Amino acid sequence: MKLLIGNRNYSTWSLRPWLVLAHFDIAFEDEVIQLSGPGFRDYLATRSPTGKVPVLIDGDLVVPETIAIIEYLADKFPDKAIWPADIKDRAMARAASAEMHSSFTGLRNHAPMNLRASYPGRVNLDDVAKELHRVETLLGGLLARSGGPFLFGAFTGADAMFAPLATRLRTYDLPVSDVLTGYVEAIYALPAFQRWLAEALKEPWIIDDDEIDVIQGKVARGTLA
Ligand SMILES: N[C@@H](CCC(=O)N[C@@H](CS)C(=O)NCC(=O)O)C(=O)O
Repeated sequence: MKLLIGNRNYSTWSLRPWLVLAHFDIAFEDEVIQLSGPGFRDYLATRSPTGKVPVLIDGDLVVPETIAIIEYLADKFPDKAIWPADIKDRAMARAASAEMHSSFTGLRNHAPMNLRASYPGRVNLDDVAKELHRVETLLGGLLARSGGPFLFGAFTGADAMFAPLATRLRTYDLPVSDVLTGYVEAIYALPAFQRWLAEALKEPWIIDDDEIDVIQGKVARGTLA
């Protein structure tokens, strides 16, 4: 199996299924497709039916869309506990994952994943306060219910879905409860996440659209080095 991914420093959607594959010790290779530079979208369109990453390739099967990839892996490897064993937990894990997939656009736009960076205090909290409150309620509720360290006790696909959000909380030092701070630490302590992070920190590429200085108009496009 092969997973096509974007830049590790910035590509939130790529991180999610990669974490599932790596954490659950599923044999796979990955290939980074740089999400910047002249003509990158044309090239991406030749490799991905949606023109986006991630894409899982398993023989003649090509699966785009993060949620579909995670569901396929859960189907293909039923012994791996990618979703929680209990049917109610599974429903809640899928609901949280679907919410992550469809929501939190404020956090996405105003606090983009940027693993190499540290920008405490740079996000205008008015832009993200409502979503942070929802994150607190959703994740805090699941962690209280499970006892942690992950949303359903052990790491599942739901944690993979929220891992990029955990990095945003850290990168921008967003104000959250101790419970959520502990959750961020649990994500960072995960060996699979550490592997991704180590590779991300080696990447030289910059994507202006994901840099807060560019987003906030403090630096002109194309001038970051
Ligand atoms: N709905 C897709 C979203 C995938 C997505 O937006 N991927 C970004 C990278 S994180 C991408 O490929 N962007 C390409 C572009 O900007 O043209 C999924 O769940 O996988």
